[in-house]
Amino acid sequence: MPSRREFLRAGGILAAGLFIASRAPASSATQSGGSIIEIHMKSDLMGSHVWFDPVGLLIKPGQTVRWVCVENVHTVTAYHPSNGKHSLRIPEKAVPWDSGFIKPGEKFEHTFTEEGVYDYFCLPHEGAGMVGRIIAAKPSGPGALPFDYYKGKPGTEDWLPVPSAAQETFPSPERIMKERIVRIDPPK
Ligand SMILES: [Cu+2]
Repeated sequence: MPSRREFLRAGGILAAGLFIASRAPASSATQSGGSIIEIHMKSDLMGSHVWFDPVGLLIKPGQTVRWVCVENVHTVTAYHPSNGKHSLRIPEKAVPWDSGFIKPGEKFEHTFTEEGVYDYFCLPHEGAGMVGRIIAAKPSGPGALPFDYYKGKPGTEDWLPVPSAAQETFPSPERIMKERIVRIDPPK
């Protein structure tokens, strides 16, 4: 196993959690252009608590985020009507993504090119509140609007509402802009 330092040098990988652990300014995780930031997909043994770690992240346009499945089976799926009629909560010009199922040890990457808020969910665990929010540079776009912003607009009648547990999980755009990395406390 290479040391973490060698790993960083080789791949330019930033593990967001380590920046929190070391209490280094979170901005250092967002100031390195093309580097990859990791989000871990976690679960307790029973699968009753499931979450993205970190749940909120501020990045720069052009950055790539890598999700790594640690426990349980998850997806990383953008809030977009093309993903099972979920409501649009990524920038209008952004390309929606859906990772499909990711097992422990597997990874998925996505590069964020447009500025704005990107909300995403885990398909099997959305109702349990397993969602995450990434902001590329600015807290703009549909993801910055209230969860029911589209109500009454033609063509959105069949969009699925964001479940209440998911709504409660999203850190506010203001908090992500301020803290840059937002984490959920693991279950006690
Ligand atoms: Cu999940």
